[in-house]
Amino acid sequence: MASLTYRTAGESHGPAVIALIDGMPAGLRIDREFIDNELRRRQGGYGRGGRQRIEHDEAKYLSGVRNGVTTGAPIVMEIVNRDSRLDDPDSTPPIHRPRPGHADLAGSIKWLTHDCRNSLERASARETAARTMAGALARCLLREFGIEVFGFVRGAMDAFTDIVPGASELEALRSARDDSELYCPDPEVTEKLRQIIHQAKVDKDTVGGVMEAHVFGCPIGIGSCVHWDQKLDARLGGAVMGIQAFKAVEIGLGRETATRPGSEVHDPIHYDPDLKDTACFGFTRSSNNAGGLEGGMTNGMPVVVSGTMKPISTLLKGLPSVDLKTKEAQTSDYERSDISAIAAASVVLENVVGFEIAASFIEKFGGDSMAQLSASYQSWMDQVRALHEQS
Ligand code: EPS
Repeated sequence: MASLTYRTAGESHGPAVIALIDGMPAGLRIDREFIDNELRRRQGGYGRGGRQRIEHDEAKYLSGVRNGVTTGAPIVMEIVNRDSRLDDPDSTPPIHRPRPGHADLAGSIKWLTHDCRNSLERASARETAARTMAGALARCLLREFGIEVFGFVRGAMDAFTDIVPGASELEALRSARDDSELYCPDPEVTEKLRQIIHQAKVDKDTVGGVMEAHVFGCPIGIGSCVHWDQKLDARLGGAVMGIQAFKAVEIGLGRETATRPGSEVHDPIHYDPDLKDTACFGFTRSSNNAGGLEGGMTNGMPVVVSGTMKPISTLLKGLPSVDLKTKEAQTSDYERSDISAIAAASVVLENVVGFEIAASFIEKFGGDSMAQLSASYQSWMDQVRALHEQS
């Protein structure tokens, strides 16, 4: 039994983007519609550029799946790029005036070239389509255990919603979010964000934002306090910071914990016998400042992860740069791009978070097949309940 891991491959304008997922137990029925819907959502949102009118992202399963069910072998998923033109020098010309904020300058020096094209193509957020499908696949497994992830846009610039998503209203929240062009379940904030992004378009500028993912139904004890790289918050932090253009990640109250005394940060523990058969085993909290994670492990409250995306670094009006060949001051190169991709980034965040939760879940319960994983999960849940019934 391997750990659940994934790798991606593919260039933005190459033939395809691919995800290779290893360690998925056999016997998981894949919800293709759910995965393709996540890919469709990732393509949407107000502020996207022309590329999304060309692409029609859909996952193809090249290995590890038979008749819609995983076999235990490595899974390769592919999305074909319609806008594939990497070998055509006229439509993918060399880039030698690096865009501040993009991988252009560092990539060109790292790979000893004056042409930023290669690093640009791989660094492009097109790759997040592969990460979204890998995460959505992992979420098919989580859903078998009643674990759901909800991602949305919290806000940008001076427009932020103060919505606190709760498990009981998940369906209504999803529907409000899906009605929003900015994937924000708050209609007023959606309208403000739309105006902010519209103005950026007029100004030939770009806009970033804050996205959040809430995970409901995780039993207490996923992750570990034993090693730094087994801590679930460390894994979530790394995965979220790995999303293109993300500059910050926070768990629960995050940075705000530094502005309050301990008595106003740590979440009081209560016991409610009516909840003893749920994922929290009856141990409830009156607040969730920890964002569902203590000591690197889930504590029965929703896991709350927030990520901040910087504004897209390709600006129509350009930015001060230098020609890599002549070293003269020049305006940075322009490539067709988005004004804002915060809606899409909320889908990426949701699925990236889902993948890490699934990986830690499999690490705890193990097994080569879904039957083994379920049996191990059930047996441990029964042992926890038995322990607290005795005492
Ligand atoms: C991106 C540039 C744009 C974005 C792209 C990310 O692509 P293009 O140059 O083809 O218009 O649309 O994102 C996607 C293609 C996607 O599917 O998310 C960049 O430079 O990062």
